[in-house]
Amino acid sequence: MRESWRWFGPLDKISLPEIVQTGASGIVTALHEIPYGEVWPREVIAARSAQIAAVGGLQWAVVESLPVDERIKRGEGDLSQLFANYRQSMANLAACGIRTICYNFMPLLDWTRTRLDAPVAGGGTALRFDQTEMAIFEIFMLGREAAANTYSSDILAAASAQFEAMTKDDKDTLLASIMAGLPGAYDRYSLAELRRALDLYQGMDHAALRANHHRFLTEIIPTAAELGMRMCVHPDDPPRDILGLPRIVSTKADIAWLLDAVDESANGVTLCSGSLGAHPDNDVPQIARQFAHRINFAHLRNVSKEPDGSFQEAAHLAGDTDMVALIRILLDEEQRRKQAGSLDCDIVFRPDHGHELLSDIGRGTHPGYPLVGRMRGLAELRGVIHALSQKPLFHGQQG
Ligand code: DNO
Repeated sequence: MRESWRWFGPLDKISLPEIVQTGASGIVTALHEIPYGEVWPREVIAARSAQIAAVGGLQWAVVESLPVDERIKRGEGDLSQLFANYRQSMANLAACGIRTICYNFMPLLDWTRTRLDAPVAGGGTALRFDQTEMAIFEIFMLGREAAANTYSSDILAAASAQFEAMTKDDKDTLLASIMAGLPGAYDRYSLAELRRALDLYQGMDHAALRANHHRFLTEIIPTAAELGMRMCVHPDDPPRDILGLPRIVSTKADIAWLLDAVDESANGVTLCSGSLGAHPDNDVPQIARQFAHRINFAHLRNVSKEPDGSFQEAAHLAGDTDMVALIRILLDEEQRRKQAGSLDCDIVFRPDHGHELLSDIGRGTHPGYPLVGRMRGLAELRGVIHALSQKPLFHGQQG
């Protein structure tokens, strides 16, 4: 498996020379400065790629994300120019030797948490999604009345009591935490702007969003196949509808639908163990086994789920997903590809998120993307990969 590291570009507080010291060699990044829907020019891609390659043998391995414009997700109006732009960006990336693209089809919001600094036993902080805080946000702050039907009476009672005790600062922090997941884009919504943005999705249900995703695949995958590129959809995070917006990449059945919709190897998936792992019905190693041949990229992290639907990001080898079992499946898939004669059988992965630990605290890195916490995660994952990749010492003599 190939170790990679997410870097948010020149504005990232973590520098490329620091990344070299983590031991990762692949860089996962995007041209975050280019507005959604516009073409990524070849010269700009080439310049960023050269900037990366100039440091300690790093290489731009994966694009995360080539964002899908909201108008495509909403299926709004004449989309031909947007699809053409997307394909042009793909061609420009391929011309620079970058062939793996991670994207998502989550309406409006990307990953969503209610708290960015939940304390971790022993010190440090983690990202957390708390059902009560989410209820406070959507019912009492955003004023989405229909949301009340989606929570238990216990959560509603706790939310109402907690909301009464919140100061203005507490409310601002909750809004900022929920907005923090908008990927790489530096604009954030106020409550009023969020209400307006949600209005644009009025009436959109799962079937309509699926139809729009299908159309996107039909427009994009043939180009990907021609260019020898791999598209990898990122699962929903959290894997459930949010703020009344439908989500369609949350479960095993969703992934099966998506991969069958355009049954080409270029139409693949990002196996994000943390996103999928937050759904109580998802058995992540089992999902990985079922779709192994279409996993083009992996995000490895873990979550601990709670009975009320809340969850908190755990250390990479702790939490609810059996990371060793999952890595074994990915290693087996690499072997299968090798035996099938593939020249490019490494699965690129990155340690996804990490706790803020030690000197991470106060450094102001992207939420979920600190240096020490992710480096700890990477080191733990590397240890598992290394151990599982060894030939058994006493082969055939066990038992
Ligand atoms: C969160 C990330 C996501 C991911 C996008 C891919 O930390 O995994 O923001 O980059 O959903 O499009």
